[in-house]
Amino acid sequence: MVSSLVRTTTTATRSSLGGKKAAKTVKTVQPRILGRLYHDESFGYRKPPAFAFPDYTEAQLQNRHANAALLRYVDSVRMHAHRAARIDPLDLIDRESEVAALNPGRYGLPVDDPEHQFNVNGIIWTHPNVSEQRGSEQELMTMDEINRRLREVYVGRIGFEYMHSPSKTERLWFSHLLESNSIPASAFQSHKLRKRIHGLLARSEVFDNFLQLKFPNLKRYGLEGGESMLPALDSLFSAAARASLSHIIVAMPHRGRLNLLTDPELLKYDPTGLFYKIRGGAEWPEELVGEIGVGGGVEGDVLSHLTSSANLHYPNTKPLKVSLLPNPSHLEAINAVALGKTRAKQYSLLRTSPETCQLGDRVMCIQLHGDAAFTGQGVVMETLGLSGLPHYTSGGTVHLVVDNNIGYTTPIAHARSSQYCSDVGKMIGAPVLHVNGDYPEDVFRAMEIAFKYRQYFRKDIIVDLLVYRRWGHNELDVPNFTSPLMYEKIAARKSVPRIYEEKMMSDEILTQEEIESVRKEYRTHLDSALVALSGYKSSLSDSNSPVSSSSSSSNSAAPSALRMKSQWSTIHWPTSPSAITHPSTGVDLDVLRELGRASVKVPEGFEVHEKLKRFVKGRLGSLEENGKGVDWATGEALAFASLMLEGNDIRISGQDVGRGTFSQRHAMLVDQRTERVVVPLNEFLPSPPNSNDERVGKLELANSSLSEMAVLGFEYGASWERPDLLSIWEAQFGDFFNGAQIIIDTFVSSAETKWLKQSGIVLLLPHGLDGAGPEHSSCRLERWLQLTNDRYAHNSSPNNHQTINMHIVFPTTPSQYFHLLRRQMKRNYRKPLIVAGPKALLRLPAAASPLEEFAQGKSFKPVLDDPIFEPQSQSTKQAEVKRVLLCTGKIYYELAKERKERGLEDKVGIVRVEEIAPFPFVELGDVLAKYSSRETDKEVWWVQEESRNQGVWGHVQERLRNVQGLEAVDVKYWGRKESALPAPGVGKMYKEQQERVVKGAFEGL
Ligand SMILES: Cc1ncc(C[n+]2csc(CCOP(=O)(O)OP(=O)(O)O)c2C)c(N)n1
Repeated sequence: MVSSLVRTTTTATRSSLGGKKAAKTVKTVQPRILGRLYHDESFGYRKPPAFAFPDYTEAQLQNRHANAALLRYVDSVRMHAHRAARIDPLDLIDRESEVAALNPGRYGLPVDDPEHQFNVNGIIWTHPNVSEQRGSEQELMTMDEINRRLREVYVGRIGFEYMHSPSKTERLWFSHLLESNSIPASAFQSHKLRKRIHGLLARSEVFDNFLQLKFPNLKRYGLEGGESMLPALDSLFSAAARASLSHIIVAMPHRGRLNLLTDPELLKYDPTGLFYKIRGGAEWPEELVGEIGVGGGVEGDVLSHLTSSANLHYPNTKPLKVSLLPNPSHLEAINAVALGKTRAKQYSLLRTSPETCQLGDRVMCIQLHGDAAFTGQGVVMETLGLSGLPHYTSGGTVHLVVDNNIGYTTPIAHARSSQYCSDVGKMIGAPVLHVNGDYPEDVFRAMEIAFKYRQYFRKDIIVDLLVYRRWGHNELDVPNFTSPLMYEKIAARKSVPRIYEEKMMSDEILTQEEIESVRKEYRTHLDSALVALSGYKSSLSDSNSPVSSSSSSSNSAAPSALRMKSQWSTIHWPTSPSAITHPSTGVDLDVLRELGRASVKVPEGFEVHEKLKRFVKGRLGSLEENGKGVDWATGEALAFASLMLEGNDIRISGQDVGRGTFSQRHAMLVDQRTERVVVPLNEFLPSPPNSNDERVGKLELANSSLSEMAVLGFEYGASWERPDLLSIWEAQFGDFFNGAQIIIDTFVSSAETKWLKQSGIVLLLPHGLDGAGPEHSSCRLERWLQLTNDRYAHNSSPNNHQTINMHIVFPTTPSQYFHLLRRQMKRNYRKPLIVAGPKALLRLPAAASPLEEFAQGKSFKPVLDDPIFEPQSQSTKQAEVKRVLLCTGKIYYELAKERKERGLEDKVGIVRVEEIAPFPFVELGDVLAKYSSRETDKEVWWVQEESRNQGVWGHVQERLRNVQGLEAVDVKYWGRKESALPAPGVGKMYKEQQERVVKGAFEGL
């Protein structure tokens, strides 16, 4: 019985698993098993209670039978009325002049008899209270009344699409909500609300006019024509605040971003800071900005990507924190990042109130989109696809498409093959509300309905806000070049704020003077903000970026004076002197043995697959004294477990990660009779000694959909939110990361430099040529290396570990991998870590690590010297070798084998560069000194299995010349020739090439 193999206690401390206190006794393992499906209860998230909508009563069903023609008609209206609804301000959507489905005469109904009464009970909802309607026998209406009611509901300024939902409950919920008038339009007509709406619209227009006047050459992507976006968001924010949400994460593109940012009732960005940025100033304190003309340090981003967080205060609610995330130019790329951050934030909040909090209770993601981007970008579909998955859902996103019927110069007829830009949402059955942006009160109402749906069902919903774009794509464009008729229409229109003001005056809510005073007041506010520009200095505010403790008052605040906020408060800025780059990562061996055993323990009666029993046995054996060495998966499990014991959560995300693509990980085990899942590390880790205030972390094995871009983006977003989470994304094979290239370029490799955002994300990218063909062979190290800002020469100040944008490593032993994972969390700052992961080494006996390599005092080594020259007593031999082969990755083992077969151990040394970026100038120089590599009769070769134009050679070639001792050495390249492919597809060819590389490295000796 597998479970009987583990019955132990451990000796460990919580704070440091290898520290002085390591001998303290901790509590006995407390199995918390199980009786649940792993996927059903994802990490403390309780699902919302299923919303039950009562079915029709017998009487209602009978009436539906009796009035089948009426039923068909009503359902047709529900289904097709959006095609007739007055949703399009410019009337540009290509639609039939008459929607035949809305004609009751076509359903055999007696339309000519005005007196005829129909029993509509069970067909149309007439009562806000469902049970009242269920209780009544008859609800009588004439055809006229029916038509009036249906038209009021469905053919107004909001078009509803919900009948495509596969859920009967949702369809019933929607039809009841609308037809019973549960959220009536009249609710959005209070004077107070209308004045608030007016303020938002008027300020937006004043702001756009102000920028146009003061900065006429600026591309500001103004909101003119789409001003209703602001009341739409205000509606959503206030509904969220009323529902006691505490945080909103907003993802949005360029259009109207500055309007939202600077509005004093919304995101409250200091307009002086904005003007400073427009004038070419930095959005960060000057001391952080890279050297001019040289680069490095913080280099910032453009105006239209600025960000802010603000606390909003709505009446009788707690403050609502709204955070607008930074955004790259690549449209829609932010979506999944925002979702990952939302879920991670909810998880953090939930930890403090698990009893009361359910998925999406506290945090909501809002995503804004342009119509062209929403339709065209594939990541939209990928991200929507995550919305309902157990490890990716975040409780429902409200999508707001600012739909101006044009993308740059592309009109809708060329932008999409679907009727609406929102049709992609139907893929997940999301309801869609199309609303006319000329009518801000309807917009307000639509958002309220959308939020209500999200709250009930915790699912995504789309609001398609139909507006127009008064100017070109930006204000310097001439839209008439390509859309003269559209722009003729637009030019003839009064602005949305002005139309609303006319209505406010005719309804006697505001006078002309009051209107002008609202506008004047804001203009004055902006004027004085512009005046304040002289003497202005940027400051910092975001939680994941540093905050200058001396505020923005002085240029002398060195990065060392920077601190982080909220959940990042224990994290330092990477270049500060307090940054710890080389923490101790080794762990007490007894603790490790216990953790290793826990990693394969299962509950009594749990039936593990027959083959996996060997896997379990092998792991347990490898942990024993004189075991055969620890394999890759065990090294990883030990890293996870030890980090968890220190309180860190771990999340590994990607396709089939629980088992592992190569059937190596098996971090989740499945009962062969019941399909019950157990994640042993979540169940059998020992409790930390002081369990009152400290917790053991959790391992979330997030088996994902078959997406790279959205899934990596999601994980990356989680890493922004939680520095205490080891957040890992694993590609099935290394080259599949290229589907996520946008996330890598615009977030992973550049966020710290653009936005001062740290991330400790780890990417695991299986790499290595093993005959698998052009794909499945390479994680394209050359591309990763090209994306780093790794220095060309050694420069001890500032330390390259602290200034590099991301680490690129290719560990060749499980212990190296173990120390890397632990280093990632034990450092007091965060950097992305890109791991070229092995395939061939996963089970290679030669690659196994003795357990001692994991012990206290051991750490990751950027360069591995040739083990055949250990122990030190043999170092004289080392100086005598004729040729030193430098390499990275698994070819080391092939070279070592060949050398042995040729009996050339005393002539050839093989040195592994395990950390490629930052390039280990010093460590490599130290190792090579042992080989007397500068002597003229020595040869130094760089050997790689990747083609010459690929792999690591391009990166190291120049850097090798800057290694002390190699300055005058002509390092020879040895490997494949240039190729268009990462590896040949013809099996024989692969073999011959590989043999040539391996054997050729020893020729001439
Ligand atoms: C991935 C990507 N492709 C192309 C662009 C260039 N681009 C910027 S805005 C834009 C048009 C966007 O249209 P839409 O989504 O309708 O938003 P709008 O500007 O109309 O508000 C284009 C093509 C981009 N930023 N990102």
